[in-house]
Order: sequence, then C-alpha cells, then structure tokens
Amino acid sequence: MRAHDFIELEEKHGAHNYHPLPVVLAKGKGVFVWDVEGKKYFDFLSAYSAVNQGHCHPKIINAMMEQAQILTLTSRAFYNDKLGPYEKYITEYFGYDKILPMNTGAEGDETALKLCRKWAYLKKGIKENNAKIIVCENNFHGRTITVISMSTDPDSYGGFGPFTPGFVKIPYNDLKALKKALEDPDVAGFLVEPIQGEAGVFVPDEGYLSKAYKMCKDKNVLFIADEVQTGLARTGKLLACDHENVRPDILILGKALSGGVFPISAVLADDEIMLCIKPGEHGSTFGGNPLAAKIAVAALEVIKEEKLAENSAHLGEIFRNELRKINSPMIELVRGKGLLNAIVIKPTNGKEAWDVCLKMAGNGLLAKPTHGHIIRFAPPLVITEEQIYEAVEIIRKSILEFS
Ligand code: IF1
Repeated sequence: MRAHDFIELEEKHGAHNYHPLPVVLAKGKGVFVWDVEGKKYFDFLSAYSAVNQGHCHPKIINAMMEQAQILTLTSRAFYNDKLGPYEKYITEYFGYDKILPMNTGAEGDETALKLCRKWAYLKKGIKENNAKIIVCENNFHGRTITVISMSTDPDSYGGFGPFTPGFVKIPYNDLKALKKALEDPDVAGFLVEPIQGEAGVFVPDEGYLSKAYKMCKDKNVLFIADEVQTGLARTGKLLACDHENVRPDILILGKALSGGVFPISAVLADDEIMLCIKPGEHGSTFGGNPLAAKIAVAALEVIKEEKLAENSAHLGEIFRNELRKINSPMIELVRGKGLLNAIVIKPTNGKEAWDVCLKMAGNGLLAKPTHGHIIRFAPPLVITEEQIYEAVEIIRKSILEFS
C-alpha cells in the first residue's frame, strides 16, 4: 500500500477530527521518523512533546516489553508490586508527598480541578459548590467538557455546551488582572501553563510565574501548574516552573512521562491537598497500572541519565539564534525556551505556515502550524548539536524557497 491508500482508509473509516499533514509514518527511532515510502524526516513535533526521550527509546521499550509479559493491569481494586516503587520514585524525583496516577493530560487537569475544589471546601472553608478557579485566556488543557469550559478558543468549545461553571478567565501574563481576580474570597486555585504551548509558545515575562505564585499564596489560593507539555525537560529545566524556582501546589504531568509509549499522566501534591480525596472519590481503570509504573520509571530515569534538560537548554539557544539569522520577510519572530520554540510566519506571496510545513516535509523535517500562522518546533530532547544545525538548514532552505 502507498501513502494515499492509508490516507484513504483514515478518511473513510476514521472521524475527521484532525487535518494531518499528508505524511504516513511507519517507523520512528530517536529524532527520526520514516514514512511508508521509506523517506526519513527529523521529527520536530515529537507528538506534541510526548516523545522527549526520542522515538522507541531502548531503555523504555525494554522496560515495557519486560513488564508486558509479567503483569499489565490489575485495576486499583488490588495492590500491585510496581505502583508503590513508582510512587516513591516520582514523589522523591519532584519533591512532593504524593502522586495520583492517571492516564491522559486532560485527566490530569480534571484531577487537579477536583483536588482544588475538594481542598477549597474541606480546608479553605469555601461554601460547597462556590469554588472558583482562575484560568488564562488562550489556555489549552485538553478536550473534555470541563476542560474546554475553561477555553477561550471557539475551535475548542464551540458547539459543545453547556459548560462547567466556576472558572474565571483572565489574560495570560497579566499580574494586574490576576491580582484583581484574587480579590474574590471564593477563588480556590489558579491553573496556568508556565508557557502556553498551543497558543503558539507564548513565554510570559520574566518573573510572571514567581510573582503570580506569591500573589496566590498571599490569598491562600492554590497555584496549579499544567506542565503536561512544558514539563520533563522540554524547556531546558526539569519543569518550566523551575526557571523561576516556583514549586506548584499541584503539579500536572503527562505526555513524555511515558516517553511516548502510551498515555501516562500524574498529579503531584502534598498531603494537605492530596488527602482531601478519600477512597472511592476518584480513580480510573488504568490509572497506576503496573505496566505504566514500570515505563514511567524508565522514562524519568532517561531524562536524568541523558541530561535532557541541559541538552534542551543548550541546543534551544543555538536553535533560536540560528533561526533568527534566516533572512526572510516570512519570519515575523522567533520565540521559545529550551527546545519548545515557534516561529510566527507572515503570509508572503500567498504562502503561509501550512505551505512552509509542506515544503519542510518535502525537505525532510516534520512540524505543524498551530493557529494558522505559527509553526511550533519541538524535537526530541535527545537531538545532537550537529542535528540541530542540519535541521536549521532544512528550515532555512524551505523558507527561502518561498521568499
Ligand atoms: C490535541 C494542542 C499541544 C496540553 C496541555 C493538557 C493537555 C495538552 C498543556 C491534554 C495536550 C495535545 C493535545 C492534542 C494536540 C496537543 C496540543 F495543540 F492540542 F494544544 F500539545 F499543544 N495540557 N496537548 O498541551 O493532554 O489529554 O491530550 O493527553 O488535542 O490535538 P492529553
């Protein structure tokens, strides 16, 4: 079968909830993927930062294959011999009392919202059903009904109402707006992405996170960081919050927590918050399964052993500097942190971000536009300096072919 055969199958038998680039992938290894015709590409999307450790990392795959032949799923009706050791490892890794293991990022956000509300009623003394949570405009936290109830993007929430109440939307990177919103005594939490990925890699002003955190503490409001995309070394530190030494009250992880093998997410918090949820009040069939536990430990070990945060910081600088040297009217600006970067494309001669992505694919590099005119670049963090230069060459060549 050729690429178009696979595309036709998805067109005919699959929901049309995506508009993929016309590339049919069949193999992945490290920073590279291959399509069904054997063409090799740099993967500069990394499945939206879920493959930070590189495609099919041997240590993670071996951990999965070993455990998959022993015990994969018990449900939480019973204990298993992999969950406790994983919980000990990850809570010490990030410095929290406890973890609540889930599967997808959206489930992680939903879990964090439930923890925040429970804490509001049991510990802060907010009247039941009155808790409010502050969120930022242009956020992205997932696709469930409550999560899109926080969204300001019509593509995310349009036609899916009615929505979950209890959210206060303020502009991102705006401390004045946060200060005002925090005046409401019914506010229980502030949920924020340390860098807004989907919005187009919006990096807030230096000090935004630390000042926001302090303002929340002054009002006894939980600072909840959604690090599903920015966490796990993506932005040049283990967590994006680490750039400002902010320790979130609730930390949400996902995506690369499994190295891209299958959905694994986690919510971390201290006992005062985590123990507000009692047995039977929250859970999931697959949350904390022994296979995920084994894989997540391997995925976290790789991040430390291969110094992915340091690599991300070092190569991110080079990547942005090199992109900024490209002399083209199509590049409005380059922004990002670590290896989470984006270029804002100015449509030129009728060509826009999508066309640039098609051209880069033809030249051997995969990336995808977000919000029409922004191209996000997020390679696996195992990429080498030499490969960064090679990738920049492909990006430069592709863009200059339009100018
Ligand atoms: C899609 C976006 C990225 C996330 C943050 C939670 C979640 C995500 C900060 C939910 C997921 C994914 C979802 C995927 C595309 C991708 C995405 F463009 F949608 F927004 F990365 F920027 N918090 N982001 O980025 O995690 O439930 O998906 O495991 O929905 O198209 P999930």
